[in-house]
Amino acid sequence: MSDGVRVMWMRGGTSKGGYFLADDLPSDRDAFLLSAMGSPDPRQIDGMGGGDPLTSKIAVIRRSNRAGIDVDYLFLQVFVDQPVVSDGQNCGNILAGVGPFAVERGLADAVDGETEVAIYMENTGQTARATFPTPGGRVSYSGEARIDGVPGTAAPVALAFEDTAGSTCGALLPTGNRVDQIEGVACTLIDNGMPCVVMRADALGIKGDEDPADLEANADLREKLEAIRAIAGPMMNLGDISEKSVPKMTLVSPPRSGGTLSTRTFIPHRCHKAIGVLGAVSAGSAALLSEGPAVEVANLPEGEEKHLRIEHPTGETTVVATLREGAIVRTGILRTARKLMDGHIFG
Ligand code: NQM
Repeated sequence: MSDGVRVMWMRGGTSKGGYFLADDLPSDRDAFLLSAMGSPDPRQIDGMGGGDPLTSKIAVIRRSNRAGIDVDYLFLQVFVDQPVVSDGQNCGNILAGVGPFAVERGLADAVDGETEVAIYMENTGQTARATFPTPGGRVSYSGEARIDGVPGTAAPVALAFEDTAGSTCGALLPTGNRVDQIEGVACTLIDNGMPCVVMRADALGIKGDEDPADLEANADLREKLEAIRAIAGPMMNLGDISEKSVPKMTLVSPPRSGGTLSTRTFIPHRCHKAIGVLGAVSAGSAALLSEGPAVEVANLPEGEEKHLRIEHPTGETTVVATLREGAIVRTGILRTARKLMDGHIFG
């Protein structure tokens, strides 16, 4: 691999990682990615990863053969401290960079003004549409959109999802229940794009607005969450989850800043500094059920198009959920992305 492999490094939403064309990756893909990212090592000092699951991410993109779809996107989580590369979850933050990358690499045509790229998400077999500014037919990364968890402003990338229910678990509520009791804690086991176990923060003995570092330092909490996760995984049709990054563990509490509800999410062992895109969609969806831990703490807006303001450690993420006869038919979220470097990486 002395010549290196072509890659673009991008920030997608509140995550960061390497974006590859599928055909550029070597046949020993996982060994190459572990080496390139510097895993396993808590600091990933010998690679490009940033010592955090949110900066140890990979997008693999190819031109799509599917009708009406521009590109296929496979997300890979390179574990920081285990020799594991997993396709067992999707990532809606890294997704924000996929449309711009597709245009930059000539996989999708840009028009003057704004371009929509249809993206098939291979991890979950579902489609997202990304719309972003392309003045003069070129991607523009600068603009006035602001997302919490990222300093400054950038060009908006609007993401729309229509079929995310049951993405990995087969059904929005894989157990058929709105509430399941696990280890004495009332849980909503839900998957609207990301498998999540939603619990009241106070049921786990915390307030729900603590700093992520303090929550990560709480060994009793982490132990209890992992015990619940081990039981929830098979109930959610995920099998043995000991080497999986799903389900995510979402602790909800009443909003503190005028939003819909407040969250702290373990993904699943580190506490997210913000919240995942599809994690936010799933947490918001739990609040739209007729009962459950999220419903109990949420302050829901009126109307069929609901702006669900999901508070998290560094601000809030707004999920726009469109309902028809009580069911969610569409969700949308605003992200930004930035091209950081384009070059070759050595595994
Ligand atoms: O939920 C973190 C992130 C994610 C995933 C995680 C994501 C999503 O913030 O769609 O974006 O939960 O592992 O990038």
